[in-house]
Amino acid sequence: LFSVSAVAGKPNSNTKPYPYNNPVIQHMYTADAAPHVMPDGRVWMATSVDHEEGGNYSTMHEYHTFSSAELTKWTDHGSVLHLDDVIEKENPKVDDWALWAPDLVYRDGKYYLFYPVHILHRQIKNPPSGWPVGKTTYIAVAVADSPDEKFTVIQHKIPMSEGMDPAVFIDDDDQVYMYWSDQYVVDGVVHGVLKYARLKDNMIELAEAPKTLDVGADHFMEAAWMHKRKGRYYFSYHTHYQKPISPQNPDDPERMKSHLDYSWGDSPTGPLAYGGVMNKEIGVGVPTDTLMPKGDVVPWRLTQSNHGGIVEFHGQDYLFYHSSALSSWRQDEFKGPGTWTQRSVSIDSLNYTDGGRVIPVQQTLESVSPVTV
Ligand code: FUB
Repeated sequence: LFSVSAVAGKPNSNTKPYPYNNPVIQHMYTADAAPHVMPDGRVWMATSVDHEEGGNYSTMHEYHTFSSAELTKWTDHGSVLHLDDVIEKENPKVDDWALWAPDLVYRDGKYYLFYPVHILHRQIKNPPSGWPVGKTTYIAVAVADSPDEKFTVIQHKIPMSEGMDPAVFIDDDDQVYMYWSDQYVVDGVVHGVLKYARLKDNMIELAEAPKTLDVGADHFMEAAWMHKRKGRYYFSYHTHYQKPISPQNPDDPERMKSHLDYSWGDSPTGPLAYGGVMNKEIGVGVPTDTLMPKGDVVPWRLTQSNHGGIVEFHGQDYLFYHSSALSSWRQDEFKGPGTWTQRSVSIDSLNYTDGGRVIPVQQTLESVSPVTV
């Protein structure tokens, strides 16, 4: 995530009922969905929570879980972890603490919530080159017997887990991997590095020193997610292209662009080859991608940062992502982009070519058909 300013929530002035099925959660703002089929046969997702009014990325303070038997009707199981449950606030007056994109996995009778703790160091005014964006992020773990209960922190910081957006992938051989993003800034440009490590059976420690994984392209940013289909490993992520600001052209629309991409390979530890775009319709408010021709801007599809999660449910893959559709509707009925920190989780089907390539997902307002079994 490349900016924590310029994101304050706009008031929601339109009180008309939202008339569509996507986003799937409409009574609150949600982001960063991590969907999994759990032992009860339902799809469960943990999400970050965005603010109803005001607030920004550095004041995201809790997670909710939701579940569904058929993907269109979702039950909100409430707040399962709050910042107050999480940290020893060492210096609350000068630092902003936030909870960013989580993952929720089931293992041996327990549910593990992996979450990144983000600390924005307000006292660092001009971070030196190489400093991690004036912030500290690391990954922690909370546990519960059921995904609708309050989680209890069992690991305040996984040693060697500097970074954010943990994605925990359990392979068919039962090996557990965690992927995450480590970020640093050079000359005002944020870079993401994909890290991964095997987890120990206790689920709260790395079993090895973190390694770097190359996605075969130079624009990995965050939002790690691994899924497997027909023996192939698909690693998806939020991309980010950013050039330093040019004094001659400070508003260069090509300066920043971003979307969800994927890379793929035959092993969860790589090598990975760049696969292509998974969901193209995000950006920083400008139509910069050749896949999204100029003029073809659909404001409600834009967010500052997308974040995907993929689940197979009864033989079909689904992409969970977030957009600003709900906040765009509530502000001005889709006439402009919604608020970057009032995001909402949507779901669309994820399909493949005969050769196994991902067909880029078009965001819709209609959601998917209910899954009937
Ligand atoms: O929601 C906070 C941050 O924004 C997440 O950690 C990133 O993936 C982006 O979605």
